[in-house]
Amino acid sequence: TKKISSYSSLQMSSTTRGFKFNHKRVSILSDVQKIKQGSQGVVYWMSRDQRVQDNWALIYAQQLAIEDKLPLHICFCLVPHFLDATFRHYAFMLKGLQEVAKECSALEIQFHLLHGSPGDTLPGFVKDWNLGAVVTDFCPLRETLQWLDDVKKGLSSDVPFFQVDAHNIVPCWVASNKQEYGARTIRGKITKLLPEFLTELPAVDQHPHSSSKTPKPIDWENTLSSLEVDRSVGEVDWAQPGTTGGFSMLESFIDQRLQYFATHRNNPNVAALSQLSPWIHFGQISAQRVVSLVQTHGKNREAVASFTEELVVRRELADNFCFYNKKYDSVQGAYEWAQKTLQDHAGDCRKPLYTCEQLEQAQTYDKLWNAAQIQVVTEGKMHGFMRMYWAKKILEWTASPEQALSIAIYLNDRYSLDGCDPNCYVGCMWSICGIHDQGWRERAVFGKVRYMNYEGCKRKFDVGQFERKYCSK
Ligand code: FO1
Repeated sequence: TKKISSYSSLQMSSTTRGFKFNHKRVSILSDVQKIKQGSQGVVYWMSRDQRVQDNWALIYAQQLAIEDKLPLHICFCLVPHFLDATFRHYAFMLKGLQEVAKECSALEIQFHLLHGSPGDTLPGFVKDWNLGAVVTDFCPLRETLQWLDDVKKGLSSDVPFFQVDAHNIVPCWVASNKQEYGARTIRGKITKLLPEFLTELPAVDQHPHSSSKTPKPIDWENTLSSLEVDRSVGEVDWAQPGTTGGFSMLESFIDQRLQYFATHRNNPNVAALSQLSPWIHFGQISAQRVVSLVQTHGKNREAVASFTEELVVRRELADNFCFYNKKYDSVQGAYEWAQKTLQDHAGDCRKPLYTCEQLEQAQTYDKLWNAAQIQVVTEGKMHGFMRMYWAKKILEWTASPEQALSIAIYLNDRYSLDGCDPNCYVGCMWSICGIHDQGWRERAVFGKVRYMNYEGCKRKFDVGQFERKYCSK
């Protein structure tokens, strides 16, 4: 990571002190805006963006704290269960948080790990530590929006509560105020706003006001071993958790794989993808930093452009969909044409039909599909092209689109390190319900939803090579 880390420290030459923060990144969730008088600190309630540097929410919290000469705290609420996440995800997350805590201690920022739901733990913590403002990050999923509501209800009315979109380059509410039809309709809006938002990220540096009280020490080993989540899905060895691990994956992408991105990204036998989604999902690395480093160091113009399209336009489109469509993970969230066509074909014969267990155990007649399923179970990732094929086949092999969608989401959230993310819901909705896509020639089961088949894959890449890699395991 030498080259990249030295570059990032160069870029982070300015500090949050005196830095002009773009307030369009902030949404005010409380009636009050001024830090509570006589309080003893500002807290960033970290949730989606689990990193210290390159984090607009922490940058904002540090600025608030410095203005009032107050100590700065970060707090993370560890919930006992989250959707279908397993030990694989929790271990990745906690190891990343351990790195966050270490960085905090070098910067005079107090890091706290609270056990329990944010609504139950955060307001009491804010009261006990007499904190004068709460800053949090942004996530459009209904579970996390519920946390936000619960915290809002629990906070005292004189404590301001701010939300900063630290995940998207263009804040979700600025990019568009409505559900966009597709990449075509959001691309221009985002591109136009990039000069305003793809800006320098100032460094969060040593906090000048230290706290007289210190946080409760964290026993990370014990936290990991006492998790109540499903342990049958274990850790994977290719992905080193945490920001440092994310940066080394980024470096190898820029040096070795980016050059093939434009031409080979749909070939699962070629190492052409960034593989950064686990780190981006948990916010261990910032998409904005990734884009700016890829744009600065990437040598192949076409590859840089197509990667930027994926990482910026497509990813931010996923947040747009989940934020403005409350039914983002249900067939009822699809366009009318898609719902109608799927309904028209609800009675079509599906053969074979597989159960969720058969799919989970990769027991289909289709070796290519099985290979993709084995890849996600054993490696916690599935190649981007295979994700589309995989989800479309589930539509073909299950009793209804509703069932297909729920199985695809379940398997994704359970096995893929980047599960439980707007990107995954949108990926499954694209494949099964045609969102952000158009209608195609009508056929059985799929209706007008785009169809993919084995023959098509055979024309694109050596399917046998991919099958042998995973099916022999
Ligand atoms: N966010 C939290 O604030 N606390 C958690 O304990 C937590 C667990 C968790 C487990 C798996 C996973 O994929 C995500 C998890 N998140 C947690 C949420 C995450 O930070 C994101 O906000 C959402 O998953 C959306 O990307």
